[in-house]
Amino acid sequence: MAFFKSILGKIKQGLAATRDTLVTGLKNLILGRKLDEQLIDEVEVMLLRADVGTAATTKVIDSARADFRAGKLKESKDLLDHLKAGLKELLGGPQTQLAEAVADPANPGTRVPTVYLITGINGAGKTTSIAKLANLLRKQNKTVMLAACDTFRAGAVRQLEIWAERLGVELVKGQQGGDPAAVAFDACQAAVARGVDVLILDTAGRLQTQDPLMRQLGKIRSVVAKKIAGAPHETLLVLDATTGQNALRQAEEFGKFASVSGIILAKLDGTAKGGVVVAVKQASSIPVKFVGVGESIDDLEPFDPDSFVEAMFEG
Ligand SMILES: Nc1nc2c(ncn2[C@@H]2O[C@H](COP(=O)(O)OP(=O)(O)OP(=O)(O)O)[C@@H](O)[C@H]2O)c(=O)[nH]1
Ligand SMILES: [Mg+2]
Repeated sequence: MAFFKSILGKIKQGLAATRDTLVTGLKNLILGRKLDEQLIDEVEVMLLRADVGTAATTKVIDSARADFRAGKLKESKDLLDHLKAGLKELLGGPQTQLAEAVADPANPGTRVPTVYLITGINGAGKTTSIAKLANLLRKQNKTVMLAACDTFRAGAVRQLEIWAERLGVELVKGQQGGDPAAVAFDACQAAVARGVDVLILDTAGRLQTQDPLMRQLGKIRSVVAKKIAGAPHETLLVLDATTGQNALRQAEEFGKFASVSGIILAKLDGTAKGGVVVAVKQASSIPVKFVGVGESIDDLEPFDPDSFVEAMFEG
């Protein structure tokens, strides 16, 4: 229970900016007002402002209107309850499990490393999220190895190296400007040789519209798949929550071309538009698995939709 509370606390803290727009705003809006069509219209605008997105907003607001007209919603508090329930329904249940490698049936005794490939646009929060994820896995007593497949940006390798040193995990790196797929190859080999539980591959930031870079991602995937059966076991797309509707487009495009299996929504703490979680869920079938709620190593939370909606609405 205490654990759950602390998670709720963190998400609440991370959502402070969103809540200021949405809830304090909503509370102020509703305070002393009777429930009527005009109020529902104003609430609709607030949800759109928090980047919940048109599709999701229309769904919850249309049903609120219908219920109001049918006499099922009588006071403004009923409207709040209705919104919470509607948003929870849209978000569905938590999907925070990360896939793991299964042992080779021919060699049941040998360990197969689980491989996570991390992708996303420049500056989304990939490398920081990798450090946070590695930290989380370490806490579950897993051995972790990191691979610096961002050979493109100057300083990228060093950034990951600093995290690896701080976390006490191994790092595989190559030459600046070298082939990222070659680093991925070496890393897979090292992960198998050392018998690590999880290998996480950092990659350079890329736009979903940059064909050569998207192909490069494909090359990394196929090298990894050849080396370790079933790998990458997860391809996690890091989205920057502060980019609002752009994050949606990235989810759609990366989803199409990079076989994304889950989303890490970073920088939720830095935006008044936390509602984008709902929009992402509506626009793509890719589950949001984690949310980033700050810059420090412990600021990554498994995404629990119910806690999230409660945190959005709790003062
Ligand atoms: N407030 C906040 N800042 C974050 C979060 N995640 C990452 N950042 C910050 O965002 C900036 C970029 O993070 P990186 O992890 O370097 O992003 P990246 O996607 O690896 O960037 P490139 O490798 O240049 O493409 C850094 O200043 C991070 O501290 C988060 O959840 N909250
Ligand atoms: Mg990076």
